[in-house]
Amino acid sequence: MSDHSAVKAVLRTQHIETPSWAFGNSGTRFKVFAQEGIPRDAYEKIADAAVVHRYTGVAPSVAVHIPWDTVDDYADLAKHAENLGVKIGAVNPNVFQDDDYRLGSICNPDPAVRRKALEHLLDCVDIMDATGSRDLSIWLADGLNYPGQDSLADRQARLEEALAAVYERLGENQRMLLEYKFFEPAFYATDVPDWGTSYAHCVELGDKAQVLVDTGHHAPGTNIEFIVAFLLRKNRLGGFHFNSRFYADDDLMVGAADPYQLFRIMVEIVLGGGLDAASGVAFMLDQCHNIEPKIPALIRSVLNVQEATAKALLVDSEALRAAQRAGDVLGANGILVDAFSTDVRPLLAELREEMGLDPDPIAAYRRSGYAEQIVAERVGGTAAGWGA
Ligand code: RM4
Ligand code: MN
Ligand code: MN
Repeated sequence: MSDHSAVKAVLRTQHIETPSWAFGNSGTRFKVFAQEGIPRDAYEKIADAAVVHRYTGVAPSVAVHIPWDTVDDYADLAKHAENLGVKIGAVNPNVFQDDDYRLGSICNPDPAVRRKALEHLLDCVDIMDATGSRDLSIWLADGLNYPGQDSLADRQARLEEALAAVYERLGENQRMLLEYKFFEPAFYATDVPDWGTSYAHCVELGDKAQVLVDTGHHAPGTNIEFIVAFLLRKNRLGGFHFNSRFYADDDLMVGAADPYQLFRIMVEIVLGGGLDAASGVAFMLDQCHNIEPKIPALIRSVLNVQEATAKALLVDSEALRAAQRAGDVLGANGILVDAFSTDVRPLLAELREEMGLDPDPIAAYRRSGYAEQIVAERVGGTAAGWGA
């Protein structure tokens, strides 16, 4: 696409969802460094998410994680979000932080634990009903640390059974996104370790089951854009959890480690029609800002996704296809590299001005005084976080 106004028109429609948990304190298993001004509850996390949207204009929803974001009245939480100009996005069940889940959740050898985990997944669908959320984002920590610890095959059967029960419970416009991760916390075998396993379960379940690609959940060197192209072609790409990794599931800011990889992913999205509303691809962030201030880090992350998308939209797809057909290896590659090398910052600044936003969202946030305001206001109570 070489017409800049067409590129800008598409960029206006791309929505990037922030994760509520990224606004809370987080860390590694070694240390959680507490920050000041951290939200104490889901209401305050949503207020921070609304600020990210206010300055970027393209982050109008926030995912919740249950029980981290438990409230008495979910319809009220949804109303609070709406009053601030955002919506509640995906609901993420948490079936990994209870003592009962030592040997897994819905794959656990104990039927009582499996039932408890399933109940939680079903409760999360109730929350979706109350908040109007479309997506149930399932990530399971289930797996084994030692060979022989449990039957790999039986665990697949248990997984299948529980997922089918959740699928049954979904409303007409609700979806289940099944996330995979190759290791951690389990070190020997994970029950949903890769996109193929997720894909096979989704195909068996039905159209409302879709694969969720968390960019940090792959072995080094994995060609993620291939996975994206494959799933998109099969209408099974439910969405992304964007973040960056250098080594394992680092949860760093998307685009920080390898902007060229992010661009290549977005190229497949653009070429495969993944930006069309009908494709249903959800662009979500799943990050932890352990040492940097959270709100500007999330603004930066949203901008990084937007920048990669803008570059992908600039790929001259007609010339690319012609070069591919002609077997012009260097020509085809040059078209991608040209688009990646384009400085899209002026175009994005222009877009923001057209949207009534400050062309420099991070500077505008800094000037706003919000960071100082929350430090002054959020005194007392318990800061949100997983307190490892
Ligand atoms: C997992 C996975 C999930 C996220 C948790 C906190 O590694 O990425 O999506 O909910 O972390
Ligand atoms: Mn994730
Ligand atoms: Mn992760």
